[in-house]
Amino acid sequence: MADWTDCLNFGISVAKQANCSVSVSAEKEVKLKSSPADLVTETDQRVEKILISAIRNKYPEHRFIGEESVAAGECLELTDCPTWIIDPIDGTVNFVHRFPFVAISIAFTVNKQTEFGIVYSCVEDKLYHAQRGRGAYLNGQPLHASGQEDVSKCVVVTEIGAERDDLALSTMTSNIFRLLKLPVHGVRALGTAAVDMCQVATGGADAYYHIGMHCWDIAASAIIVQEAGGVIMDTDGSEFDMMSRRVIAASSSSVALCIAQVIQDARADVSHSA
Ligand code: LIP
Repeated sequence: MADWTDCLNFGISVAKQANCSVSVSAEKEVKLKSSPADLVTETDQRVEKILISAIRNKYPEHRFIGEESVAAGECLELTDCPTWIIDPIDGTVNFVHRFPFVAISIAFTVNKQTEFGIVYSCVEDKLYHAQRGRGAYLNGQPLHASGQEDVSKCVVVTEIGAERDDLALSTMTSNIFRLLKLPVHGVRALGTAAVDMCQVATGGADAYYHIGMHCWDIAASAIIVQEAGGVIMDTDGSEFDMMSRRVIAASSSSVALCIAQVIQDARADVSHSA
């Protein structure tokens, strides 16, 4: 079995170097992407270029999926080749507003399987990482999900998302409504999928779900949750597919399945009935 530890260590070093370019307090020029709440700054684009050029220099045969490269027109395709999946700033709205949760997220896949994930929560200076079969760590200390099996005792993290059309908003709010009615202990949103999911890996939250994010938001944190003993699945209860734009991360299968039963993906309902 190939050992990708050298790539992991290189990924950690470039994430730390790129972190120096993420100045939350600096003035930013903000542009809109797919919606009035889907933002990009010059820093997102610059950090992605720094990361990709450093990694490509060392591993010229590897492929890349980067949020800003895809936004600029590159193909979004996960192949069997060694591939780095990069979100240069997860939590761009937070970054723009100086809300202190922004992360560099880097995952590495081979044969479409994630070998490692790195999430650097820049303002908090917290570096999460996990390698397949070798555990999950926060600043070098092992991470363990809570193991909670009773959904009514859970803190659940989710996101509002960037979509603002009526169907997306009513689906998102009714999913939160149904969860609160279960009841759960609380629902939280930090504004970055990567850091949200890492809370499940730390045991600080018991579950996370989201519909509509992309592979670069969650690929790294998904393996961090799994290696911390948590569970990852699709929001319909099926096997997780990082390209499906749906995810549940949870402390246990029972909590994940319970959330899968409660939440709805109205877009899937529309497309199934069409
Ligand atoms: C954002 C996420 C956020 C999610 C948005 C978006 P970006 O990523 O992490 O939590 O709700 O849909 O994907 O655009 O800041 O990298």
